[in-house]
Amino acid sequence: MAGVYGPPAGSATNPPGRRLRTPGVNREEVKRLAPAAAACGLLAGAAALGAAEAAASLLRPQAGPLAAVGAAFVDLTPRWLKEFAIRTFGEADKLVLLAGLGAGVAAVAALAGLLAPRRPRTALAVISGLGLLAAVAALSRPAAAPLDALPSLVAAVAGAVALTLLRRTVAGPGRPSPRPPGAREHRVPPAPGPEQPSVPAPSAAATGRRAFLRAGATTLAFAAISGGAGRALTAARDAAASGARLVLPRPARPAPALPVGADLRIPGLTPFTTPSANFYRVDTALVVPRVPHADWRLRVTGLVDRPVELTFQEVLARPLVERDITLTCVSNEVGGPYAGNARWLGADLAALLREAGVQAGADQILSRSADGWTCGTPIETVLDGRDALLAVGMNGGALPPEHGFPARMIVPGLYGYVSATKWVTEIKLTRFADERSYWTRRGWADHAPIKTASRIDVPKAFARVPAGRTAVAGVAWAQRRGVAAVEVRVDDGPWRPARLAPSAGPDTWRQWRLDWDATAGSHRLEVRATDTTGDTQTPDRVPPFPDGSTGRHSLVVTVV
Ligand SMILES: Nc1nc2c(c(=O)[nH]1)N[C@H]1C(S)=C(S)[C@@H](COP(=O)(O)O)O[C@H]1N2
Ligand SMILES: [Mo]
Repeated sequence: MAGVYGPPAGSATNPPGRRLRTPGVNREEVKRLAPAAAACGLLAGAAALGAAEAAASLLRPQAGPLAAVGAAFVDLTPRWLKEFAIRTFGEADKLVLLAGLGAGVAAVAALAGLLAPRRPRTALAVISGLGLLAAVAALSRPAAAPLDALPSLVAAVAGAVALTLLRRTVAGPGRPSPRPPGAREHRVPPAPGPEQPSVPAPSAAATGRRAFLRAGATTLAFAAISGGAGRALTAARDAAASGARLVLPRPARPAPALPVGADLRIPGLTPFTTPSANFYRVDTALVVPRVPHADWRLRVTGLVDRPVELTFQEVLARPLVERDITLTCVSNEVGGPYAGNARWLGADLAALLREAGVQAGADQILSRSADGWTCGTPIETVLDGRDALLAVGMNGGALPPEHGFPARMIVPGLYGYVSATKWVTEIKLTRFADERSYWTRRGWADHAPIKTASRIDVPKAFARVPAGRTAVAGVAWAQRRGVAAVEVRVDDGPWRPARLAPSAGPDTWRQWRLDWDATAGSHRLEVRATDTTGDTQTPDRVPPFPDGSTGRHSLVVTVV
């Protein structure tokens, strides 16, 4: 039978009668068929991913092969590469990783396609091997269930089946028996036999091409429909599981009213309260964990007198506390964007721990998320009277899925990786000496109070500023201690005090402003903050690892 580009022709490299690994396919032909063969591989890969997407949508989206391999990759990534990714791609790092994985799968699938004409078994092993690898990755996730292997196994089978069917339309099912010698030398169809219709038969080349196109289109449609249906189902489930329509109880202890002028409302200046949609997001989750609040449970375990298990309703039934708290990521570079201030609503975490009965010797709260991430928080930071929360609300609504719905921890004064577990499902009292957490296992500090920082938001770096009086403005934070002063200097001149917006408490950032008489030319602006203990930010630049960056933010502008 014919291949996509016509019937195979005999050649000097493959004289009739000489056996190749797969009879009926020779080298030159393999070369000629390469584009079609690679396309078969790509289509088979698409079919595999589509089928897997559908299967994962019925189980858990995190169990999909790309998500599982990506998540395993994130956990295995060495620190330098992770830091490079965050520096280079910022919050797009997850997208970049998924795109890279997709490209990798496409390359391997194309390779399988290319192998298929001559080494069909190897080709099948390659394409289903990808699926098996993903199944292992899915099973190795910290929160894995045995069924999580299923989407990847479905992918392996779908990929193999699709490749087998497609391959036949390219190389022709001329196996297992070789054609009679000479048969493939026919460049024109053989004369119609008695059983052939009397109308002129289409050329074998055209028939083959049509068979290939039909099989290709069918595979593509299968991939698109299964993938699309999977996506749609996942989206529908996500919407149903989100708290978008939840109405939370009013706080028993509302946040104090914001002082008038806490927000200086200068164009370009970060607003005092960061809208949830603009709040920075940092986590290891490639696929946002979706935890329906009706199914959610929080267990308080470990070194406690009375283990506790709470439902979402039981959390809502507790007296809720509302507080404005600025959250900061340890990975934030000097002048960086990973800080945000929100109005959080939640249960008093210290009261919850006291109810469970903290046993002597416990010094760490090891919290765990639905996706198996862990976080170690010093117990004394939660029990010392600060507003540590088991938060269920953010800025007047339920937590957005990206920020930890249905519940997360918020502990003022500590970087997020040691305090702010999203999608939290377990709080275990333990000892730092006995158990480590996700990031401390990777060398980051056990104890990580937030360092004093300040940032210039206005003007932007390299901006062209009109000469004359202009506002220099930004934010500064020193959670727990509070910001006492911010100073700015121009071109290493004298430090000049900025005007601070009124304080909303020690746990929130403060906006500041300085009016500057800008003169033509290039100028460097530099900022430093002093906390209420009298400590001023050091000029010594250190990178985020292992317990947060230091140094002063500065930028250059051109005054025209
Ligand atoms: N489950 C889970 N919670 C997590 C993380 C994570 O990777 N997984 N990252 C932490 C880090 S490093 C920070 S800075 C904060 C960020 O919270 P946000 O994304 O709501 O801003 O979440 C913390 N909570
Ligand atoms: Mo972080």
